[in-house]
Amino acid sequence: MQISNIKKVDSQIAEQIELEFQRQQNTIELIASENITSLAVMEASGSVLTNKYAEGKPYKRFYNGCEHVDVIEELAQERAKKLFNVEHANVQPHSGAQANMAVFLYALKTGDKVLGMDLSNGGHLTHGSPVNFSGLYFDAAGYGVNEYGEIDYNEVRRKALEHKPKLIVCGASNYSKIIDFKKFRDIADETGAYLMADIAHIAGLVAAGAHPSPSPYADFVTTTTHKSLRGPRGGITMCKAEHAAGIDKAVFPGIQGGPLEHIIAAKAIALHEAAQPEFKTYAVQIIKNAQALAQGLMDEGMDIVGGMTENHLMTLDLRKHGKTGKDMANVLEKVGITANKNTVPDDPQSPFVTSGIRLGTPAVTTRGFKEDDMAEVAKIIASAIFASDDETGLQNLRERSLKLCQKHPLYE
Ligand code: DSN
Repeated sequence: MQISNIKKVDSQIAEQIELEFQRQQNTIELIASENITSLAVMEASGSVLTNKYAEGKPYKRFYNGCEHVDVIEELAQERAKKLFNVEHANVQPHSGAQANMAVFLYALKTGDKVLGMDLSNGGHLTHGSPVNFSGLYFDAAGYGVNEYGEIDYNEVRRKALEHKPKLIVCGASNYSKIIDFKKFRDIADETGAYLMADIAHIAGLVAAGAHPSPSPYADFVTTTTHKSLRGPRGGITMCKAEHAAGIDKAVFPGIQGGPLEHIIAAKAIALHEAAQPEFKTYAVQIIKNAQALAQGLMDEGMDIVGGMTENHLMTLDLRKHGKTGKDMANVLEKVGITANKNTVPDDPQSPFVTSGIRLGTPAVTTRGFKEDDMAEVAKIIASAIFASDDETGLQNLRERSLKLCQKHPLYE
């Protein structure tokens, strides 16, 4: 990792970057939304492109000197279109939240009705949460999951018929089953709604064909680029051609000013990487690893919401152990595993405490973890949770997790 110039200029920041590198190197990262980008993606993120203003679209800018960023942004657009099989892609959204906000701004008027997945059942803040723009400025209703941790499509249909939303949002931040985008399309058609699929979590799986694509069904497909897609932090809004001009206007000047061309270059590289055959192998391995982790945890007597996962993540349900997500995420940190507390369906605990822990495998799969490694990770997690007060036991588990990290360095 080259930070020699930072060291010369700002030793305080340099020290923290070095410490963060060590933390990542020596920790098993199971936060389902995180990943480890390639060095090529990182180089683009830190390149001279950060110096450039380029408001507008490629070849239609408000500033001069854009001839190179035009080529870069157009490449990113074309690669996104090809990879996700969509008619239009705007690669400028700075984040997934902004990718979604652009759709809301284009498709809705303030106060219009929206139907999305409840945050507490695995949805996202921007899908209608009352504390987010999507719930503050729009009339949002929510659907959840049933006792098996699955979306009940009959309930979605019933709510859509009752609420008559102008926009139905599908896609989740914590859902371990395959999403049936066709069923959502049928409900949207029956109720006269637009359909937006937010594939932020599963974008890498969709790109590799390891999860069905929403492209044939959704009017809008949004994503982040830094989760299973393994690119820089950012977003993309994709849509059918008929919405292209409106979405572009919603992104700029609607919600953003100058695009981050260094990040757009990094997105282009990540999209190129995701189109390679190795990426397909990677995406398939993410799922194999998640299933090995889930199986290992269930073999140890732990509950997983909805049982076996079908994608990259799962939620450990700690209720029968009488433990909370907050406490156990802290215990896992002690043994060198990073994960986040998460609510389980009908959680008796508050979102700040929770009864669950979300676990995902995109980052460890990038490091080269395989099924046997995940079986060991499952044993470490279960042992840590069962003996969370045994400091010596936790220290031994920390050594076991460190061995796995040393076996699979962050960057070879
Ligand atoms: N914060 C992200 C996640 O962890 O899933 C969603 O934006």
